[in-house]
Amino acid sequence: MILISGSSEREVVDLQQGDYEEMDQLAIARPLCKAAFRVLHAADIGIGVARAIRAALSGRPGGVYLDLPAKLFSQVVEAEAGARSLVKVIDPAPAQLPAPSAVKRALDVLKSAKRPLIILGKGAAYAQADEAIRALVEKSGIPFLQMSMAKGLLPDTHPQSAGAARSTVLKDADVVMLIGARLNWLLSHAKGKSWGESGSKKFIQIDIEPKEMDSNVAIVAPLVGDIGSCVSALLEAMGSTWPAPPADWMSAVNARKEENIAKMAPRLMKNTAPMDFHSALGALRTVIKERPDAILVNEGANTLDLARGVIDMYRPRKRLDVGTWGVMGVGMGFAIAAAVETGKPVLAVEGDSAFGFCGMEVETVCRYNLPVCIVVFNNNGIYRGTDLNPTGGSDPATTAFVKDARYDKIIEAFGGVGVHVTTPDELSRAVNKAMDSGKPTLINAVIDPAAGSESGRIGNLNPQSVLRKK
Ligand SMILES: Cc1ncc(C[n+]2csc(CCOP(=O)(O)OP(=O)(O)O)c2C)c(N)n1
Ligand SMILES: [Mg+2]
Repeated sequence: MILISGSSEREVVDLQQGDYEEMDQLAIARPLCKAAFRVLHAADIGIGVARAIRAALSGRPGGVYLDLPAKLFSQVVEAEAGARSLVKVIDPAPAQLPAPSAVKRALDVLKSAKRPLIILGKGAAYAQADEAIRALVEKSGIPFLQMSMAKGLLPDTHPQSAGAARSTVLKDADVVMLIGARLNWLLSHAKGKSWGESGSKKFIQIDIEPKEMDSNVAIVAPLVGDIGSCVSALLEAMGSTWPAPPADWMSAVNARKEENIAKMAPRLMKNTAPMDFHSALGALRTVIKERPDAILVNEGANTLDLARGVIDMYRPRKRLDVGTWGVMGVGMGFAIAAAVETGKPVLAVEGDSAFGFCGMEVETVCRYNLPVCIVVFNNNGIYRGTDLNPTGGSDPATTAFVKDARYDKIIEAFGGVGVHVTTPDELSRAVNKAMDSGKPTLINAVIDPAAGSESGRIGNLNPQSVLRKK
């Protein structure tokens, strides 16, 4: 993404003389973006834009800020000179081929594995090398996990998908090949109980950013290059006789998968009021199964973590969520952008707190008549709606919201369709109707306020009292 912004006059800002909206925007943007540039002369606009495009797209993609001070807008250049100053950016995201020795090293490690695992990250989805990635995964026969925004790169229902046996494969694998996935907090930094015994794994990592290697644990086989080139090189070097993973590993993974899927099934099918997260998500999972081209936007805590596990994705780059930053408030912006960019229907599954960070954008959704269906998982609060003020004072708990709020009324103020539902059947009917009609819709889905847990599924990151631990 390139953010282009006007800014106050340099002279006034730099002397801090108090301009209208005075702010040193370039300085603020610089530590937060991949690159930040300022254009002072009209003749440099072409170069400035070219630099922004290259910075945003080449290597690991990232956000770029382009600062245009007010004075620039009044400058003039001869039309012909202006046209000549523009730059056609040739090959902004050039292929970066991996070294053949690195390819061989990675395959040697992979071949030695008794319990191999592949983890696909959103870098793999961004790379748009879908066919090559699928071919690599299938040729290897190795079970795979897809990180949240990689979901759908291969269908979550693929026979090699180990999504339903996530804890088992993370704990028991001996060789893990990361494709465009980082070993950051989303993967517990490859440390701790969820990764089994310390030192029990070897990592192969494919990434376009050389500095990513060894970021958290040692990488025995780094493979640096763009994902498409790396995956193609691996495929070619694997030849036509790549051995299948050991049968005992595959049957252990499949057994755990089947067990977990069977355990989960009745929870997803319960059709009672009040809904809990699972029964409501069970309904939405069917909606996406029947509409695999729809875009799914997702934010919240329980609403996010549980939807990630329950709602299968079937196509690449159809799931947009809070990602690595875990920041609430991205939902409506994502939904609007996705609807405008793709013209496809969007289903935005929002925790009630998450929705509060960006909810006013329903006005934009209605103004542009966008095919966005927002489902607010209304559990009366952040994580749960049943918390009490721990001080015993008369104020409500900081995590509890107004009880039984009617979010559906908000969209009605702007001419959209509001629906209030209390059962999975009602939810499913309302979503299908919204997706068929393409009308801006907000569904207030009543969720049992006691159903969620604190911080959703990342309660392990909450600070623990040293006293309580004892
Ligand atoms: C900008 C921002 N502020 C605060 C947080 C902390 N936070 C994480 S999840 C969450 C909201 C969770 O509540 P809700 O969306 O209602 O989800 P629920 O668990 O109730 O389904 C908050 C405030 C954040 N991630 N980002
Ligand atoms: Mg909530």
